[in-house]
Amino acid sequence: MAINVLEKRALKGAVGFVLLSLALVAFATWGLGINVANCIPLGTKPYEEASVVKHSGNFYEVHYVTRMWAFEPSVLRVPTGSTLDISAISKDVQHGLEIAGTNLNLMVVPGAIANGRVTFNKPGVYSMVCHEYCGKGHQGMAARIEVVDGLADFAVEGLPSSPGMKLLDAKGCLACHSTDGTAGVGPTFQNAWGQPVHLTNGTTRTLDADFFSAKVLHPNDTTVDGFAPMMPEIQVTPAELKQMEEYLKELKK
Ligand code: HEC
Ligand SMILES: [Cu+2]
Repeated sequence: MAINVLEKRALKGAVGFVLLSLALVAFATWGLGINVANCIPLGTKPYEEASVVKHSGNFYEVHYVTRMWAFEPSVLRVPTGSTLDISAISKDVQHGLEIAGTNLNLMVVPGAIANGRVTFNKPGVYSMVCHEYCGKGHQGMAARIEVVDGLADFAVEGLPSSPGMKLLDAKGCLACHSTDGTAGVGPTFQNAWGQPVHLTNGTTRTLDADFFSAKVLHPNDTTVDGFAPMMPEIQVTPAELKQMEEYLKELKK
């Protein structure tokens, strides 16, 4: 029995439609480069701090922390061809994490880990922006990923600070002492370690472990020339002093 011309047409149309749908799915999967990272097993403890871990080849695991109004890390530099498995958590409210020029667009909800994967095949500067209104500093909430040809190793800026820096912050030292060279109530800590310190009594000391602990434990015994004697006595343990020292040494450039 011959198939009616109209039936033939309908069949062709149906088959064509199915093929078109399959092609679209294939295009969405490979063509657009949408790549869904693996799920995080239930019970995984969310991380507390941002970090970047390099796995084999050009594969990186990047843990972003979002908070009002910053991304940590703020700058990540990787070689061209790198694949980044990106996770993000929020320390406060809901944020967004979008990397311009890629398909990565995450909603970062407090208490959960958002995930995505991107491969950067073209060198350039990719800006990361928050696309969820998150308060008055929202406009300025941005970071970037720099993809560079022939880069030997990755580099990162704006990661959470060392234990020493946290201590200086927690003890209030950074209210009077800067770490970037800017003038404050007290001398800056940048490039200070190992340098001579001129005192008002006419003597000169070197900022070493001895003078550091003496100054912190008995701030009023000596006064740095050119500054007001207004450093308060702050309780710190010998172990804490040691951690602070380690950090001050890092600030030497
Ligand atoms: C209220 C402000 C204030 C705070 C808080 C403060 N300092 Fe100071 N600090 C000063 C001032 C002012 C001087 C310089 C005058 C002097 O010697 O007293 C100074 C001097 C110093 C020096 C002398 C050497 C130098 O050139 O850097 C050290 C070391 C120091 N502070 C470490 C600390 C540490 C560590 C803390 C936290 C535990 C701290 N300060 C907290 C104000 C402060
Ligand atoms: Cu935000």
